[in-house]
Amino acid sequence: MGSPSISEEAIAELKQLLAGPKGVVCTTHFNPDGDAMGSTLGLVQALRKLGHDAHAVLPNIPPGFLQWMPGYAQAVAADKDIERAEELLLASDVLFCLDHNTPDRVGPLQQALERHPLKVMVDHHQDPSDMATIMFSDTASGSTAQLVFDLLVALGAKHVIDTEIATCLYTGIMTDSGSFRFGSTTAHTHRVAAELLESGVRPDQVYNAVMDNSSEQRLRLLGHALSNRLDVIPDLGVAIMALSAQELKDHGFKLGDTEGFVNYGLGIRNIRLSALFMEAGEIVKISLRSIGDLPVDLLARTHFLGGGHRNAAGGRSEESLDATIERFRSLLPDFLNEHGP
Ligand SMILES: [Mn+2]
Repeated sequence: MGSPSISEEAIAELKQLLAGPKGVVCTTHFNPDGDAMGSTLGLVQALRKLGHDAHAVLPNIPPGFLQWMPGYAQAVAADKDIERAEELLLASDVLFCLDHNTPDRVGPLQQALERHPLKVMVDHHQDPSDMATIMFSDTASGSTAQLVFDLLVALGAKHVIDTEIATCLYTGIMTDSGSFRFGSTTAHTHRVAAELLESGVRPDQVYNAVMDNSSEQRLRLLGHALSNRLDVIPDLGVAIMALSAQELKDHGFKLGDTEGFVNYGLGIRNIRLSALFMEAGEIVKISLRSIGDLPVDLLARTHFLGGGHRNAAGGRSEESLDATIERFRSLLPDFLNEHGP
């Protein structure tokens, strides 16, 4: 059960590269999500079982709802220990770049990553840069964790997938597929998930650990956002949610607390585009979700210094919260005319 997207040539190169024991670092994008963590921790543990000296180096500490993941305790986070993170990264023979495809996604690790001579990209985002020597880039794959599974199969290393590795990969697949409901979910996704269950994954425990892990304050922040800060534009089929720095502070905001908020807008009948704007330091962070063919990645890339996938993208703005939302609203009619049904 391979993936059609994995090139024979790249696999042959990787096989040769990993033929003897290597020092390996796996890294991922800033503010790692479930897929970033799952693909990174899963691959590190698999490479260790294959005899390599593998380490996970994260740009920063993930939100609390991902810290239970197998292998996280051994990961090094650059925001906590930049020297150790850079040292590990630069001392490695091979650097795997997971769930990102440009060097500017790794925050404080960017310089070290750019200096590393031998990078392997494993990713599913649009428009990969040429930063890596060996590329596994598949925009059709619902998650990087699913690609890591395919990669292990292609390497003839499926047998190393134990319960811990399977749990990491399953977490990535589950989170990036919105619990197996996004359009990127395929028969192959379910086949991979089935294999991971056979390796001992407990889906109830993973779901519970990731999804039912809100603080009381997070749930109240969601309540506030839905009651007071959700603007629905029925004529356009758009829902806009906005949160100021003060509102976040008032609700004891912690990193990751607004994860998933943007999806609620799509829960309203006939809404096909949902946006979340939130103040974060000097910038406004923007999350976009859509249904069907509406390419929110294009909107993010063209107007908000971002990118992502067709139905899930993000960006940022250096204007004020209100000015950003105003500009977003002014773009909507043309965007929806051009791309909407
Ligand atoms: Mn991903």
